[in-house]
Amino acid sequence: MSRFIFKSDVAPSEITPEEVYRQRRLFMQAAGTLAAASFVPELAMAAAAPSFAGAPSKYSTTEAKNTFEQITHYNNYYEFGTDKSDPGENAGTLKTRPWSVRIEGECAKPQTFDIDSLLKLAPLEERVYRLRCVEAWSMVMPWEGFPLSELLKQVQPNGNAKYVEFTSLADPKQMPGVSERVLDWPYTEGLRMDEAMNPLTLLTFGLYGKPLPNQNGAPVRIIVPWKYGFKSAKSIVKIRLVEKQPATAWNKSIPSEYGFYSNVNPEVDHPRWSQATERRIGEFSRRKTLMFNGYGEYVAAMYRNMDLKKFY
Ligand SMILES: Nc1nc2c(c(=O)[nH]1)N[C@H]1C(S)=C(S)[C@@H](COP(=O)(O)O)O[C@H]1N2
Ligand SMILES: [Mo]
Repeated sequence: MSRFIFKSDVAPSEITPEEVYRQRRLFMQAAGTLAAASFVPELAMAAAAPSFAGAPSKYSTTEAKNTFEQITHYNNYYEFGTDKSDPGENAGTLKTRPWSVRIEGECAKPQTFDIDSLLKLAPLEERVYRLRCVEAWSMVMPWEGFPLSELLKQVQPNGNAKYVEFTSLADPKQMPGVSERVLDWPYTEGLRMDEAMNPLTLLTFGLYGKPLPNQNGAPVRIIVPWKYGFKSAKSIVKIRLVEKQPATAWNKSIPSEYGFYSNVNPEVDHPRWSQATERRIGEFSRRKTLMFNGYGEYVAAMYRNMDLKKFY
């Protein structure tokens, strides 16, 4: 069964990037008649952006989603610049094919996956997740992916595999920000093995039923929805199973502010600001931040005996 089904239950105004809109308008002008205008845009859209939509998942929130426009124009992706608008403007230079992901380290079957075969490893699900940035804003986004555990099982982790390290692409030719010393490139992140195997941890290929936009981490990223956004590394090229807790880009850069765990926690303030509340992008008043970003029922047990003030 093909996973590349066409999806029509999302309003085109929500999912259609500007470029496709422009094409549609040109088509309609060219077609000229009212009758043509009513069906040609669908064809134009289908050709430009085949759908990727996965089956809805029980882990999805029913909260209102942020728009495609918001999700693709307010980003953190320092490889393309540090302003929120930079990735949307600069990430067009990222080449996402060919692309491969190397999985190695403490496992029986290290492998290199071509992105298109990786995508077919397990059925895609749609996960509408809250993402809470450490900068105290949040969004609700509909991702397409499958649990990272599906991939890790393939390589057969051995008894020494205690942590997982993720490495993002760092190519100065494609990524203008990598020439700036804002972080120690490449961007790396990490999870404890049980966190990586948690069903919420999503290996993510799509957004709003289409391939990930470059600025959101194309062609593959992780999403870890109970942790601050920086744990969700973009444009991954390597995954390593390791015995020791791996160094991570933000922890190396400012260890007193960014810990390894970085679970969303309204009771542990960032040294420079409170984490008790957040602003949902598109809203004016602030809302209370939830422990584990509201995912406690799935993740709290992993931290039962840990002091989360110490292991921030
Ligand atoms: N490689 C890489 N991954 C990254 C970042 C980055 O700068 N580089 N920023 C992180 C931060 S701070 C956040 S909040 C999320 C933002 O994801 P989004 O732009 O898709 O909302 O990506 C995370 N992943
Ligand atoms: Mo973030």
